[in-house]
Amino acid sequence: MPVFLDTREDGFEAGFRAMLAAKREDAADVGEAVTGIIAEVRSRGDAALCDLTARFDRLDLAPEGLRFSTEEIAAQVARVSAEDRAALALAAERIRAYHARQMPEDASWTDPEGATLGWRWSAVSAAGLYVPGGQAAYPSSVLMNAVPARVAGVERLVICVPTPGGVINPLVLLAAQLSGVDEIYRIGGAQAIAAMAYGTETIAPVDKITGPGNAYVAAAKRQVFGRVGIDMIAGPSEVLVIADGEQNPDWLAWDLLAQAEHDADAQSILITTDPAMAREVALAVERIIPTLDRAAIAGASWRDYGTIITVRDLDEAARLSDRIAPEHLELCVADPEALAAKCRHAGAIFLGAHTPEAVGDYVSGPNHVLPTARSARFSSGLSVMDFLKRTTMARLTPGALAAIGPAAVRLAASEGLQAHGASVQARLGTLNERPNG
Ligand code: HSO
Ligand code: ZN
Repeated sequence: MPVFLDTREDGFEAGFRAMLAAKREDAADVGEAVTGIIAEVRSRGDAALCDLTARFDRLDLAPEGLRFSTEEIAAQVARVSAEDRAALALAAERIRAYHARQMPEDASWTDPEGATLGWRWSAVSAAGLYVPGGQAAYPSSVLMNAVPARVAGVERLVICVPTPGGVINPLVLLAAQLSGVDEIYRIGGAQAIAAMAYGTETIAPVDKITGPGNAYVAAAKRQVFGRVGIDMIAGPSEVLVIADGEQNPDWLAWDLLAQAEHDADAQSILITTDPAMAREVALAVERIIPTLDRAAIAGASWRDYGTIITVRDLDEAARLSDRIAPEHLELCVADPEALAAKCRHAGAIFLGAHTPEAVGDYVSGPNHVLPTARSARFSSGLSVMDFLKRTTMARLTPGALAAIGPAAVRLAASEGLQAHGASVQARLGTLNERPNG
């Protein structure tokens, strides 16, 4: 049974807090196993990758076979239907256009003292994208990771994807091709993360690793962080739908289930101002679940984490939304802009009844790699910024140094750093003067 809450009832606050505190992910502690795998890849390189791929993916490869050849990619991609290709190409283009607008500007100005200051953005040289295998191999996620990297100007883009038993989803390869990926390797798990972070004979190391993965992949990303940059470690997906009484309950039910079918640990929440809407959506969800291909997953998610909250008004809905800080926030109300203005903490907001969250998973343009587990309070979805870094710039004229240098000398003396002060004083021609003397 999902949880039903009503802000007008006693006990609401306790119920709401319990929902917020519920731990949905029981990540297996695989840290030690992962440390071993990383050490093995570091010491034995390709040989370790081949051994581990035989063990975990039942696939015997020679080092030459680790990388997909151009011919193999072309043969797989040729199997994709024209319709699927067109849909994926539309998605790629819309995601590209959206992310192109995120490119930040460099800045440079001269202040009144004569210091020319600013910053400059530049892309990381090489990025590695992890793509999970099997059921979770989402071509859309390949686009969401690879396209922003390309837009940012990353020169070398690498994908690692496990191919258990040698099986690959051709759409994953097409998505890689459409987004301009340079190298694709058939390796997965912690060994893939280790290979991208440290390099082997055939795989040159990258500077940043992004992409979702299982507990082993997440642990490996944590362990190689520092050697390379990583994106966020995403938890199970969530959606919060806020609806007034004028919505189609079936549409809302589908939206809740679109999230629930991802994962038994996913969470779907409805907040509505209309008690009748709450009841109708609940009935529609129960009616639809048995008809889904993934009924077991969606049913478990809805049973364990599904929540329906009835509120007095939309202001109250907005306040609760900010406490939840959802990954996805759908505003199915008459004036979604007005409500969006009151909601601060959300990874992505979908405005109005004709913007189901699923369009954001694929084709609207914004990224679908978003902060989960309330981390939207302090972080954002994947963007071109994740593949860029900022270098600060400063150039002083002699006059500028004369104006601000003495303060530096003073601060250097207070920190007991003599050469620091002298490097400034030498230029000011006051090397023998003591700041206090
Ligand atoms: N909703 C997921 C992304 C996704 N959905 C991929 C379908 N494919 C997390 O934002
Ligand atoms: Zn989705």
